[in-house]
Amino acid sequence: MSFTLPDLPYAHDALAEHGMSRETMEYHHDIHHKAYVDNGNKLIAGTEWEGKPVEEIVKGTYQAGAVAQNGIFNNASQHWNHTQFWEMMGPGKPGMPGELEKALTEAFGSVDKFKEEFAAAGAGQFGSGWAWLVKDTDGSLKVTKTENGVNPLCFGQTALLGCDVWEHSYYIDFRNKRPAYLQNFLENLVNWENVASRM
Ligand code: MN3
Repeated sequence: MSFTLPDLPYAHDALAEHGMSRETMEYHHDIHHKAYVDNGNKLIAGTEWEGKPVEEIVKGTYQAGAVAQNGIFNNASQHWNHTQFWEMMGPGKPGMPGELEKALTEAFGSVDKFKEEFAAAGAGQFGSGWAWLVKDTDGSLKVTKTENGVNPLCFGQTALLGCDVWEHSYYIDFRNKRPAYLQNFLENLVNWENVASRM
């Protein structure tokens, strides 16, 4: 088995009325995500990683402090990250299930405080990376941020929500305004039912 580009779980223009345009999706899914898939497949061909599940490749090739030189890790992790990212969003502004609202309130004080912390993590990530809501190894919910393609799998955590803060994710629709992109993501784009299903 090698990497395969998954179809978007909705039409390319399904999120356009909520701030993520068809043009962004065409570049982000059809070009950027596809490049991670294609480059990853080239790099794992003939190695011990060929045919392994992407999660196993991500965990097995992560080396703290050496991410920039690690082509297999970078492409495998970004393939996994984007596959989750498409599923974590949805059209129609799905409501937040009660169990998730309760868990976020217990962990962060309120849903609004969780959103503030998540948006601050994304805005505060210097350069490319991701903001995450994770379930940590002790079962607690935490907000984290990671550089480049690093993701919660690297630390044994479960990813409940992730937001891509690479410029290619927001520059067409929000130009340099990453905080506005994050705000819109949290208010209009997150599929909270998908987030709850990951708990
Ligand atoms: Mn991206």
